[in-house]
Amino acid sequence: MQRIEVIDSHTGGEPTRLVVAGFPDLGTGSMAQRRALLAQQHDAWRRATVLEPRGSDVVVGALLCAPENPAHAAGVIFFNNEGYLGMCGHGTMGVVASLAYLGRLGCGEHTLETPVGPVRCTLHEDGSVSVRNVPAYRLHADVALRLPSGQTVHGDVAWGGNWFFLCSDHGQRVGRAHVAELTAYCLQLRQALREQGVCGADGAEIDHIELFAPPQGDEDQAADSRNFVLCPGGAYDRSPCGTGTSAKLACLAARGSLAPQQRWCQASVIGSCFEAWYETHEQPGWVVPTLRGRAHVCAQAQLLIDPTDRLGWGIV
Ligand code: PYC
Repeated sequence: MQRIEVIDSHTGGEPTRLVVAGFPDLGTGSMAQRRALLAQQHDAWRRATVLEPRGSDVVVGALLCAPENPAHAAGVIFFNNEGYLGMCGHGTMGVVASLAYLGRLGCGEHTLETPVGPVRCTLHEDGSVSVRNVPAYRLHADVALRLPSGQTVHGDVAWGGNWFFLCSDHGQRVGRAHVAELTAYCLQLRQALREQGVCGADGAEIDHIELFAPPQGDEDQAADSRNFVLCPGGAYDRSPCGTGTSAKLACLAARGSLAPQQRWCQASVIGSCFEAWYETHEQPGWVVPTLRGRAHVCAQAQLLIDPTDRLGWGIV
């Protein structure tokens, strides 16, 4: 029997499964090098952890690693049903809440190493976590995209730790009763980006789609906006998406619509919220976003992989 020790949490409804033991040793390189090694040589461990029958399309995995720099709290590699993520905002909040639950860190500031760079996190007295993300920027503004229906929509392409297409003139109803239609619509948008050659920097695929709508009544409380985010593996983000909210801040800053340190409250399609703001960055047009939200630990478990189980390494 193979055993994997995990702590499950959710951040505004979006799950994170932190792997604390049981994965193969990935050595002492950077998180980007260790992620490459995991993907190339040990991908079965990702599949066993997040795919059915133990996981589901919505679960984001986070492998806890010893940091390269001993002054940092930990290293982390994020993955999902499709593959590997650069950074994950809700996941970082989940990792901090899980490490606090294990007694491995306390209130105050901590640095986590990720494949796209170090992120500074603060665990606050009220249990919320703020994450000072990697720098974000808008690459293209108002890109026109034709859909098979004949509709033309416009959106910005921005980096927030992952690549996003951010669109507001979609005409969709952004509510939890419409997640099936929203998912189908975003899949069409993503396909149109591919077919029309719209990419991130260096030809990177834009694998996250973000639709925006005005906040909705009582449910969104003090929010400035509501979003729907399609993740690479086809699941939607139950949280407002930390990297997506970072990309949004970069676009707002580029338009002159949000000043440094000004608060932006982003609600998700299910009404959970992140508070966000940014600082300027030495690179003109780039911003350093911070996101604040709350994660709750909801399970501590040992995953078992029975060698006689035909589906033990995940349903692919
Ligand atoms: O919070 O950055 C995020 C995220 C990425 C994918 C799912 N959540």
